[in-house]
Amino acid sequence: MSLKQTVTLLQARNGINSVKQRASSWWSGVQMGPPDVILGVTEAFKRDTNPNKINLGVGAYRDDNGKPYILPSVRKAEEQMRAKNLDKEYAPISGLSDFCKRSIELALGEGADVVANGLNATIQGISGTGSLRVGAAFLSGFFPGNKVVYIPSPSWGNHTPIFKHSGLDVKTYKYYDPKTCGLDFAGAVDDISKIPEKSIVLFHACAHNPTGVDPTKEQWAELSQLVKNKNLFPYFDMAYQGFATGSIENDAYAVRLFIKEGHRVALAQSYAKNMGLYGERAGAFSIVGSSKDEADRVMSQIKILIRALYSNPPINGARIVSEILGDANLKKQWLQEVKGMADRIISVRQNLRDNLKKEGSTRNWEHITNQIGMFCFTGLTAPQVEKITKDFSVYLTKDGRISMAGVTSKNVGYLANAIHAVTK
Ligand code: PGU
Repeated sequence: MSLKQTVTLLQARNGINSVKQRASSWWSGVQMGPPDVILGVTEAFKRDTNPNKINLGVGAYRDDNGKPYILPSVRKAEEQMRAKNLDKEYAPISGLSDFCKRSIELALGEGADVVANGLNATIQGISGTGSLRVGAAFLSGFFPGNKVVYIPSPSWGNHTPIFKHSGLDVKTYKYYDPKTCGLDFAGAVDDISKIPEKSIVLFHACAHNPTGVDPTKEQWAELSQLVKNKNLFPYFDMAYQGFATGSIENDAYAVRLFIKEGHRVALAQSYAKNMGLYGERAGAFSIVGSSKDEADRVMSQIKILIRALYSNPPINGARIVSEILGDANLKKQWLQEVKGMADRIISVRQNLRDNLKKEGSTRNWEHITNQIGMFCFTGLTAPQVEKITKDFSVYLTKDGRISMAGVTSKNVGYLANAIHAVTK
């Protein structure tokens, strides 16, 4: 008897020949889920064989050759880390403490009172998503008011699932006006004024995703007052600090203003975009409390949640961040590189507008340059998105959002031609 026959015989005797049948009986009730609205676009892009294809789906920075960009400051930090021959021990449950301190200081400014007085409970999270999720878990368990998060409409596609998955209810407030492709500030104020007291309200700290539309400084001041009057709890998602204007300070304006005005906030940070550490999953979550004692108690509960979720975070990305932020020269270099990325996006916006004009488009494309950050909310309708993908292999999310980072001086002409073709 051959080996194969023997194995088959033994399997049959032990009833293992019906593996397929049995497995299917466990999961036969599982329905096929839809592809992810953002990451699914990349999957479709990869399957396309058109050499002119463009991926404007995911918000990941590309250089002007359309290639992923590893920041030279990150490379340098990695070299410095190699020379230190670091171990691979577990991080503490709350992550690397130096990383946490530098992260909250990056957000609030060096020497911020909150940090000096120990009012912040800051943990290292798994990039922006994981940080938001830990924050949501904490709010779900301990928020003393309505366990409802009000998010802008529209918002990043993962906000609703993140909060719902944590057991919080999700509702929306008006944010975007399709008629102007700009902020519906009156609508936002109106809706936020109607939110029941002691609810949670989520703000994008800068470079709102997907619209690229941010409140002005005056509007932030009004929102801060409104949130205070209504006794709402502000949760900031800051995934693009530095990416909107090229300045870390400018982009943290809203968060710092709220803190200055006495708000006790929650804050999620990500280094995916501003350090290009996408796959390293480096981020942070903070609660700013009223006293050090309160912050310590909050921290103890967040640690208990993390322990059950993933025990402790990955070390490599956080070490890179610490290395950069802890080295004055490297930090200076990094700040220039962030600005370089922001500037390229700003210039490519103008370039796209110019090219649309050159194509003969008579539509008003002002919003392309008015909007800010990684994305442009083009105003393309769902059928237009479908057509541009089918006819031109230009990939974007169904809501008409394009990642400006995927536009280069080489593909901008092709893109303008395609956009004009589906919108004329
Ligand atoms: N918050 C906002 C507003 C975001 O846009 C993103 C990323 C995150 C949080 C989370 O980023 P992390 O990578 O977990 O740090 N949004 C991008 C990236 C793709 C995605 O959806 O995760 C996007 O294209 O919208």
